[in-house]
Amino acid sequence: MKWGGWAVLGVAMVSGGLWLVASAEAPAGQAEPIAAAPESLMAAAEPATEGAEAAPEQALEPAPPEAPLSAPNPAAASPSADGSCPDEMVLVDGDYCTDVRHTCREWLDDPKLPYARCKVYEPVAKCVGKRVALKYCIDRHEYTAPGDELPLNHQSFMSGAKLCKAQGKRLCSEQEWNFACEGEEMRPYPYGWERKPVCNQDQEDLYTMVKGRQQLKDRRKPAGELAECVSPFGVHDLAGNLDEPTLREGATHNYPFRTALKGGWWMAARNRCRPATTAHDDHYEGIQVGVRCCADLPGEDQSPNG
Ligand SMILES: [Ca+2]
Repeated sequence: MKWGGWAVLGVAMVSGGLWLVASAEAPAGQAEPIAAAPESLMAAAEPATEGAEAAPEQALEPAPPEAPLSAPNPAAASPSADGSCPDEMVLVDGDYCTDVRHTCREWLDDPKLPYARCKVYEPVAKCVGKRVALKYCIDRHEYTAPGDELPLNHQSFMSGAKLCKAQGKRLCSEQEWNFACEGEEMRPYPYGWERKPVCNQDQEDLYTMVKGRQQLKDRRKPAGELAECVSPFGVHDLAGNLDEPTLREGATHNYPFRTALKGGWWMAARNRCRPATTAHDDHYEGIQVGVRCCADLPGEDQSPNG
């Protein structure tokens, strides 16, 4: 079944809600093919949207209650008047490429699968889009509430935006998240060109049975525990650990939803900088969804989300 360039790959039940999993057909020249995946993984995995558009149709889930805020201090978190980022954030400054092509040299999985993992990429990325100057602050780590050991989960685009705003920040745009992950050299993985077990990813013991129903185990790791899971800009855990809601800008095809979940989580998925999950609505929350915020520098207002 197809809508335009879309092929529907499956239907899954997630958190009691029905949603369609769709995947774009790989455009000509795209290095990474996509196809069907086991439904047990598709229920929680990343619908393949790399270099493509969002799901054209999806069923809505009821909006869950938003997570409580944890005594934020906007004055302490906002970028300084002198143009520097707060201590818990890093500065990202450079030229971002809007569209990138990578070539996989060696696959870990059957490359026909939609979430096939590439072991080794050719160490050269091709910018086939435009270069755009970006300068902003981004949280060094996924958000951890004061006093907690593990980063906050069960978040959504809506609750994440509220949490960031209460800190004087905002959700990152998708392109800001991409750039913080890949750097100007456009790495496929934040840590380089070869997939390595340096991030909280590729875990196989995913489920437990609760009252006869299969539920995801909580496999989060504390912020900073995996010191090598770091991007060229010094941002940690962009790949894996928790999926992170961002704003997909200019995406009329995604109307009325704006969310793009980035980086994947502890499950074996692509866990790279460019792929995004766009099949959920803005209220979707899950055990695997966390929050990371961005902030403008004075005079550098680049993102329309608030
Ligand atoms: Ca993450």
